[in-house]
Amino acid sequence: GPLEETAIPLFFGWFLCPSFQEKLKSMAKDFLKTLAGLEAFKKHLSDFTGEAEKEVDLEKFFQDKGMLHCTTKFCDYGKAEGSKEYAEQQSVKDRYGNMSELTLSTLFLTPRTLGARVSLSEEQLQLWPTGAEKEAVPDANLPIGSRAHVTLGCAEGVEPVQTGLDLLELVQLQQQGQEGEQVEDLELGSLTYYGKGMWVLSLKEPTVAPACFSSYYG
Ligand code: 2AM
Repeated sequence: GPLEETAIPLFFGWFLCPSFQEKLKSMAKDFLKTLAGLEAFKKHLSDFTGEAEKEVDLEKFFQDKGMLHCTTKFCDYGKAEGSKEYAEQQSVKDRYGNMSELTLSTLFLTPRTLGARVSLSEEQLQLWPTGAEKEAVPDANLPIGSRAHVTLGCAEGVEPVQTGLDLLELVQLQQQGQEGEQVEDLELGSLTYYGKGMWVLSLKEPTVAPACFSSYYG
């Protein structure tokens, strides 16, 4: 009967510790504040507003999407392809509830999303679902785990799934050898503009985020 079946969650992922969530949120806030004050950013403001002279409050532009986490497998309660297999995978069962340290390497934003890129360790990659990158960008050969991120905010009407897609667009540009326009060295790291409102801050010192591997039912 249904009660003997394992319930498959909305998604699996690493959930950042509450105290670290606050730290990362304030780091992102500081970054947006700095960015908004830069002439280089103001020059490209129309990427965000659609109009040249309009002002934008970046902190309001990106809406909070709740508990900060790095999704591994989006299961949609079992409706997503491969979710049952993932939930039953030995590594998933073994590591469920375990703490892990996520390495955040960059902060990025586009006119749709604000996120932090996560560089997964070999061990963490064992929990990364096969095909996560191929599913998003079928024609490219993107490194396994390159979609890993924490969504920090989305523009109005944008779903968080977009953050990983925006990240993969950036990864593709970098893979194609596009270096972007090195804009400025900030206290947190170096800032690069990739066009079309895509900004990347490479953190001088990668930030280590304590997180728990678990799942969300909603
Ligand atoms: P996110 O990982 O970029 O934040 C619930 O919607 C969570 O699952 C969100 O964290 C969301 O995006 C992620 N998500 C939603 N749809 C997804 C999909 N099709 N593929 C991967 N992740 C998805």
